[in-house]
This record gives sequence, structure tokens and C-alpha cells, in this order.
Amino acid sequence: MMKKYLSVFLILCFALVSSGCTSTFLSIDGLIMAPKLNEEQTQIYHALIDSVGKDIKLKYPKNGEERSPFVLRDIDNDGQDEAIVFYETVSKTTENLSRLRINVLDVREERWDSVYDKAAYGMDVDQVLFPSYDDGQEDYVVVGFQMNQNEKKVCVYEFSEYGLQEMMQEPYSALALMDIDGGGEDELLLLNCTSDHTAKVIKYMTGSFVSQYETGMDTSVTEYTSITRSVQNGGVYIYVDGRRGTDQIGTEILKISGRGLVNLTGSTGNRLPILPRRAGLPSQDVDGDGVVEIPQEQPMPGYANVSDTEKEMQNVWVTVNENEDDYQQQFISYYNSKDGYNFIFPQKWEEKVTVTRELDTNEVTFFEYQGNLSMDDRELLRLKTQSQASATVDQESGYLALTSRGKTTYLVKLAQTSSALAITLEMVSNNLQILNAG
Ligand SMILES: [Ca+2]
Ligand SMILES: [Ca+2]
Ligand SMILES: [Ca+2]
Repeated sequence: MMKKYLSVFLILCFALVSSGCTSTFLSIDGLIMAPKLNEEQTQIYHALIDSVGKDIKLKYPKNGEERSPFVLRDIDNDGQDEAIVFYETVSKTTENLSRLRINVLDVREERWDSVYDKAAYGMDVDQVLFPSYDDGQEDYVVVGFQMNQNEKKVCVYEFSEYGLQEMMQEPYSALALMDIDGGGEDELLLLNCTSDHTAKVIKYMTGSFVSQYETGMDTSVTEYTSITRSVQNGGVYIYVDGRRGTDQIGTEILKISGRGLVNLTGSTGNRLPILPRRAGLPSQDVDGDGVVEIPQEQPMPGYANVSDTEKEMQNVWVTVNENEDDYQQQFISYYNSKDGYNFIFPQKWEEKVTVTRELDTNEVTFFEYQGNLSMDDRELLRLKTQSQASATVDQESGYLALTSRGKTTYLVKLAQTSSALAITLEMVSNNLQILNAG
């Protein structure tokens, strides 16, 4: 009975808090409760409603590094931040659709004041990026707008005494600001997978943004899931992961060469094949050396003929070779997305070590493979994860807590063995990568 009262009470509290916050003070799209604003944000917010009225809903960038509804940046090079705010007006009267607008606020005579307001595009802000260039121009703002369910549009604005001026606009599906030609300055990479499948490079050239290169992309892609820059073979390569169908991704590799922007991958000519794999295995720089690797799943030694549900897989990580005519293996790892870690095998383990896994205790045992899956006395290492509360118990049974992330502790137990495949705690520590949540 007590419990029932409590939950009703909690629901009531929650309803009061969420409606109270959203209707009387500040409504931020996508949040149930308004976050606590700090003093500066409160001042900016009040300056904004003083200028545009209080019937507004703030919009914040959904992706990218800038996620605050108040994006702070010195966009006029005077040493003091301006605030860029996106909002839509909430009309109480007519059927008027709310329109997304962009407002710039600045500190004038020691208080925040709205200095510029302009109609923006679409229904949402995808992301906000700030390029910086060698000529010292810091007054550009790149904004990606979500136009509707499928379409996005990027605008580059220049901020001056005349306000925000649009330098260019282009449709896109995914974008990145990165140095693609290796010259030191960022280019804007725009990928499309709606009507056309293209990659386009927009380059900044003293005061203007020029569409410099364009190349075709694989037409079966429905969504780009990651764009990663790789420095290798004396040049810059861009690895683009794209979704094909519901649960597959593949990686296309782009490069600027003497022939312009080139897609090294594809099914025509003598291009590299696009390596398919299940979604959730992004290409990434696994070992942090600047070179991006693409994972390829294969059964661990001894698991080729085991049923799919019991199959243990390893990831072979490959990258484009120096001649750009093949992939080359970089290393092999045990990629445990369920327990959130990736263990890169020392080279001497490759194709010689396999695992068994206890599903109920999250315990994985690595042992020397000698033609069958019975471990006997060939154990090398155990890895397991535990919630921190129960971690102390296990340390008494020979486990060491190697590291922890959030509520999870990663425990290690080295076998007492004279095997040539034995490894040290330091090697485990160096080769164990904790995966980001998700
Ligand atoms: Ca400024
Ligand atoms: Ca560049
Ligand atoms: Ca790497």
C-alpha cells in the first residue's frame, strides 16, 4: 500500500515540475524539465525575450559538439563572446507555423543585448560549427538545418556590422569540417544520399566558399553514420560509414589526389570493395595512432562450425594499404559490445588464442587454441565486468580491478603459466579499450 502511494506521489511531483518549468519559464525543445541556467545564460535569455517577446521556444543543436541553446563564440574578433541562439515563436492565435529564427546577442555596456535577428531555415538545428582560417578570419558560422524528415541544408554565415550574411547554402545528408587536402585549413565535406549520392568538398578561399571537388558515392547508402579522418601513407583519407538496408554498414574511403576528390571504393573499375558488416561496428582509429581501421568480423579459432548463437567472434581490423589497391590487416581484437570493451590481441596471440564465455557472470577466458575448444590448462587471461558494488568480492578470488567506467568495473585475472603466449598486466592495460556507452 505504502509503495502504491509513493509512486502516485512521485508521478504527481514529476507532472508538477515538468509542467511548471515548461509553461512559466523556459521551454527548451526535447527536454522534459528545463535545465538550471547559470547566471550568464539567464541574462542572455532575458535579453532575448526583451527583444523578441516571451512566447518562444529555444532550439538547441541536436548533433555536434555545440549542444547548448546558447552557443557562445567570439564571432567578431573583439575578444569577447557573442551568443548565438535559435528559437521559434509560439503563436497562440492563428494556425501560423512557428518559424525557426536565429538571434545574435552581444554584451553592450556591460549587459547582454540582442543585436541581430534573422529568419533561419527548416524545423530544427542539426549542428553548429566554427571554422577558423589562416588569414585570421574567425567570423564564420556554419549551421546545418533540418528542413524536414529527410532533408538538411547547411548555411555558412559571416558575422559583420551588417549582421549575419549568408555566404552559401547547400543540401546535405551528413557533413564534417576537417582538413581533407592536408593543407592545414579545414574544408567542409558534404555527403548526400537523398536524390543523388555524392561527396562534395567546399573550400574557403580568401573571403568566399568555393565548391571545389565532387565525386560519386555508393548508391545503396540510406544514411551516413560516421565520418572519420585518417592520416596514413603520407596523406589524408576520409573513412565514411554508411548504412545499407536495416542492419548493415559499409565503409567508403575518400581522398584528394591529383585527380581531385576520389572515391577509392566501389563496385566498378578496379576500386577497393566496400567491406560490409553488421551495424554497430564503426570504422575508427582503434589504437590511437591516427590511422583509421575498419573492423571485419570472423569466427575465433575453433568457432567456424559452431551454431550462430554460440559463435564467438573476433574483429580483424584493416586499413587501406600504401598502394591503395588492397586492405591490410593491422591487428585482431576481441570486441565485446555487450560488456563494453575491446581487447586488442598482442601480435603473438593472433590466430593462436580463442575464448570461452560465461554469459551469466560476464566472464571471458582467453586460452591457447590447440585444435579444439577444451581449455585444459592452457588458460592465459580472464576478463570480466561487474557492477562496482560487487567488485570487492571478486578481488579476493584473484581478480584485479583494472579500471572502471560509470558503474562498471573491469576485472582482470592473469593465469599462472609459463606459456610463450603469457602476457603481463601492463600489456592487458595497454590493449584493453573501454567502449563508449551505446
Ligand atoms: Ca565578440
Ligand atoms: Ca585543408
Ligand atoms: Ca589506428
